[in-house]
Amino acid sequence: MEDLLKLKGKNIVVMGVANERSIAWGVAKSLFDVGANVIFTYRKERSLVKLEKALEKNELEAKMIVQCDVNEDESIKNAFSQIGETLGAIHGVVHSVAFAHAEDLKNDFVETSRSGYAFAQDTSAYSLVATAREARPYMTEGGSIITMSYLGAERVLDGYNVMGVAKAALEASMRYLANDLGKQGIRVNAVSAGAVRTLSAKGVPSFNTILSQIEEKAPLKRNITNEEVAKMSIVMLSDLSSGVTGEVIYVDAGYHIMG
Ligand code: 1JT
Repeated sequence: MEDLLKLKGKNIVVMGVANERSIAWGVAKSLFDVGANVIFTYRKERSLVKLEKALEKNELEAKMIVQCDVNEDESIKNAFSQIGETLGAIHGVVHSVAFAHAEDLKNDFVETSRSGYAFAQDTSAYSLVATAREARPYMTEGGSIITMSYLGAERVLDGYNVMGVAKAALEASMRYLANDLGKQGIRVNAVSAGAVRTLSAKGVPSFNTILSQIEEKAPLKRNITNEEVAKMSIVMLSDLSSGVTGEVIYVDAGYHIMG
């Protein structure tokens, strides 16, 4: 299986670990399992501390850990040049970053402020574009970029609001990037994860209701796990998906097919 994946010894950058519940952490653990070199970026000092604790607890060693604020072009540029110059080549990137102001997920969407809208777009959608641009010069052997999306990108889900619009932009950006980077042998895809209890989900008062609705309605009659998102992410990062780019792959127990 490891031979089929071709991820052993490959340099994969993982962005967006806030703690052990993060989708990005699940993906990172699976990357370690298949023998990849894992490079982490973090924004806040608090996330770095949590990341280092998680690595120690799981007896894992990061290839590199680099500070990166996705709201700043210079920060992204510096992070990727540091990684690229140190390791030579980058083979994959996991973009698992999103943020919006709490009030924009509480009030009606129509109340979204100009600045709240711009902030969600900047952090959650444009960050993929800037990341792809800075990673590209070092992805000299081709590779795979994945990002995390959610069903709210294409359906109206009460409360998802400004994040839904940002995820729509993220998915469209992913397709345009797939077209640009394809000639360099770089694939770009999105994994649309079903609802997972992470730090991001914490501020969502209706999250329990969302989870029980999925149990009722999804073809598999259950919610999905972080490990299931991680497994599909490995597929999308690996040679197993060599013919797939510009695609949104659902890991949601089939929920999105239902009317
Ligand atoms: C963010 C947050 C991005 C929560 C997110 C997210 N992507 C998925 N979730 C969980 C979620 C949230 C809502 C929801 C369904 C799932 C919070 C911080 C900003 C980034 O409603 C249907 C609101």
